[in-house]
Amino acid sequence: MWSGFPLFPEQASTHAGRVDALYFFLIALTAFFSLLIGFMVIGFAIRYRRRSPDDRPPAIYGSLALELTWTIIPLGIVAVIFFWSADVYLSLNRVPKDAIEVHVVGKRWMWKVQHITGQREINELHVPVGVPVKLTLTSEDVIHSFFIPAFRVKKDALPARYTTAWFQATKPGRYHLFCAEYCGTRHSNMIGSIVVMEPAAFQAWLAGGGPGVSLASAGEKLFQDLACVTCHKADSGARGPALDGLFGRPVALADGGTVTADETYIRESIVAPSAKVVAGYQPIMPTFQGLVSEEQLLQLVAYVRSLKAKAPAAGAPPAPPVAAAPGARP
Ligand code: HEC
Ligand SMILES: [Cu+2]
Repeated sequence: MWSGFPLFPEQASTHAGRVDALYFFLIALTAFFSLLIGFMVIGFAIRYRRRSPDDRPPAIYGSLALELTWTIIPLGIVAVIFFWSADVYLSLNRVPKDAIEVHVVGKRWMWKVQHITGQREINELHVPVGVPVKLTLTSEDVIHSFFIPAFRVKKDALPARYTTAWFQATKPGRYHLFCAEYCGTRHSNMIGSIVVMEPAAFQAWLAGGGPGVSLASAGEKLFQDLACVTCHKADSGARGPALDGLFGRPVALADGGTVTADETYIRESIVAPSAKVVAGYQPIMPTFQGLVSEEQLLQLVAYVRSLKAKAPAAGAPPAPPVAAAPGARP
């Protein structure tokens, strides 16, 4: 209904309609009560004005009916706002399982994008229409924010941490991309575009970049080049834990705690290995802070994610790390 109205960006994702409906509801509610209160202030001021100096109103000793009304009606209204916005919030944050993955690194003052298949772009992101796309965001320096108004998607990109967002574009076209977190002198130039293509055109675009090296194979090469492999070979003599099947499983730590091996944990294990030391191992892993860029870290993380468990009994509970070595049979 508002699509032609220049104040509102185009609706081009599955989120857009839901976010807007909530937004318009809040605007309408606020306008209704502002007008109601405004007219009552004026109306009562006129109706109950003092007409003579000895005009005294009768004393009031409270009204249960009135108090119940002004408690129950607002409670109902805020409950509607709460459940409605919680529902929208969850749908914005629950990434569908079949989403294709895109990795984004913010850097003063540009957006660097890597597709899982290895294609890279700067200040542009090509995606297919009608397919959920998951973004994994991080920053090489300060806080940035990845904002696509037409999709109603905005997510901060934080240094040393991964955040995620997702969207499903509904129409082909080119849409604005902004940085929505003031990040320095050229913040306002930190702009780009999202190019939404028909799936076939998107496949052609992907292929057009030549036979790209996938993110995970780029990570595998780094794993060799940086000599990670010398400590992380999956045999009993290895000085570091085998990384097969690590992603997504709980890891017992030397300090007695447990952590789930997600992207952030794997990244931290590489740049700050002593922050969380795996139980049963010495903290001998050197830090790779400063030796690998955020993009390379994403490649290493993608590689570690791609290492599936080799253990014979799939789904078996994680064995204690020291005893895990016999699992390395071919
Ligand atoms: C000098 C040997 C050594 C090198 C080189 C090394 N690591 Fe490690 N790594 C270890 C040890 C020992 C641990 C376990 C103790 C700890 O958590 O610090 C470990 C832990 C890890 C973990 C956490 C494993 C788990 O089970 O939770 C990851 C991920 C990891 N290393 C990745 C890498 C990557 C990627 C590289 C190369 C960039 C690398 N390592 C290079 C020795 C090494
Ligand atoms: Cu920025």
